[in-house]
Amino acid sequence: MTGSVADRDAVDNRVDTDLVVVGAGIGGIYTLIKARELGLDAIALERGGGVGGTWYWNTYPGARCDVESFDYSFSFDRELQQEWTWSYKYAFQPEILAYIEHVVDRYEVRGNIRCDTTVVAADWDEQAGRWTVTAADGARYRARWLVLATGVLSQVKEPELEGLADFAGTVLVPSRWPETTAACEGTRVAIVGTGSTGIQLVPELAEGARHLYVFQRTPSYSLPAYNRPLTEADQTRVKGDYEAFRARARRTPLGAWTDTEDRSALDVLPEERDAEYRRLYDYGSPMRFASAFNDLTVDDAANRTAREFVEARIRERVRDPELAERVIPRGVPVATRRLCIDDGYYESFNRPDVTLVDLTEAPIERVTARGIERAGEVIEVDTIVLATGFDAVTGAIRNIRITGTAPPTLGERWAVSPDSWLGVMVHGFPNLFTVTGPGSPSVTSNMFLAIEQHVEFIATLLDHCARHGITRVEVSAEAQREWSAHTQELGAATLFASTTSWYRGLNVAGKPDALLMYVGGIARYDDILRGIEDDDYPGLLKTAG
Ligand code: NA7
Repeated sequence: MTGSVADRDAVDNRVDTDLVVVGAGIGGIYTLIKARELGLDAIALERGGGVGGTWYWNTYPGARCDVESFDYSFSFDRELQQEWTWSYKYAFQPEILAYIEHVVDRYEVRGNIRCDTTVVAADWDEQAGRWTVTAADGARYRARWLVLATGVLSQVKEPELEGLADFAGTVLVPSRWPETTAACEGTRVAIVGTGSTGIQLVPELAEGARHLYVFQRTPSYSLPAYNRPLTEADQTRVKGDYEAFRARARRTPLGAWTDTEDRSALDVLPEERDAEYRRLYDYGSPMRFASAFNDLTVDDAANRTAREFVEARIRERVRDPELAERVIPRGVPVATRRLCIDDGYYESFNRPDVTLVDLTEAPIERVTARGIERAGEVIEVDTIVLATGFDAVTGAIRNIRITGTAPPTLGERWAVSPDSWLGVMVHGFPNLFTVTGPGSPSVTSNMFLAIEQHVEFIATLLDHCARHGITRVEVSAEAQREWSAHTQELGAATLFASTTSWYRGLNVAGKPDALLMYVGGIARYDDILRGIEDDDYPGLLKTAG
């Protein structure tokens, strides 16, 4: 890559380049690194004031990853993984952001990133065979290839709380957290939402708040993280043969290192099964626990054995038996919604200054100037924290007006059905790639590896195009139809399909009910990608220029 974005901008308000990538999170940064390897000139456009994506935005107290650090990191460079030292089993947000900054500097891609740039539109010009990408400031970027690395949990969901604008206190959103948390110290705080974010925040808020009210609509299952500093012995164990560690992770369904056997929960004696659950629970890892047996997300009877184990642990952690029953999910298989990990979440309810507000008894009616009203009564608070989630997977892309070979826009199509080929390409949108789009493993796996898989697949395809003089690639309608049908059929045979969750788009009003992930697992998905590459991309319509 030559010249910085600023150099090229000096000419006029239009930049011509080979590849534009939207987003400078993990996917955008890796795309820039791969583009350089391919000799492509590339620019990343980033809405945030800095790089890092999720880890730039989510600075709320206690924000950390629920995939272990040794897994949640780049695997493409042996030297990088040897030279970086993770300090915690589950890294906190500042350390992950520092790692991403390190990668940006190490591979010298900072000059190719334009921050504070919100992409609002992308239009395909069939004659020129190029995309025109328009930013909110009016700047335009023309490129043959367009990669959308916009993140799967980057579009904050509308909280859908009537009267929020009337609230006289402070409203905080975890992914837009202010630099200081002083706003919560010594005040009465309400947190709405008990997903992964709420579960991380509750113990942190409970420490500082005068009183904390936890508004729970749907409880989540959570395991203790047993987060701890990594020791010299941990470093040696993994780094001693990091390649084998990574290779093993790639052959698992979740894309993270596990040491479980490929067997059914129903094929072992109850004592043996419980001993296995105990071993994995005591280790502290949702991925390892969910991998205890191979049928936990496909067979309800198998799943019941796991959830009964977790429920017994929750009852041990919450002192008040009646309260314990309220924070235990009802009729929901474990691990088909996000299986969370926590650092003292359930124990927070043992504190006199923490109150659970069970919304299944009476929902929130409205927010008033003084607090939150439900059951005809206002719970007065000074701060409301909205841990109410995201418009996942398709939300950030639907926010950009993307026009391909013909209307409708990509957003309009996905408003009906989030169809895609492999989660990487969409029919009618030539030369456009999505990183961890709908129909790929994404959040049902180690996101870091899922991103690497996609960027590497896209880079290999771009290399194939360069070697064969191909200037235009588009997935056929048939290949896309087959993949979407396969993804939904696979999902329908699992417990994901019968669980109400954002995995199915059900947390956002009007979003179609469709499983947004390929749940066949990372290893199987990897085999599919390799097969497609080896067969020279059947399903793709290629045009030489
Ligand atoms: P989640 O997992 O979508 O959790 C959002 C929570 O907010 C969930 O408990 C929702 O209950 C609740 N919610 C949403 N809207 C409302 C309203 N209007 N009233 C009451 N409660 C509401 O988002 P997170 O940010 O916690 O986690 C997202 C992912 O980030 C996580 O899985 C990790 O991968 C990282 P509901 O379930 O809709 O009844």
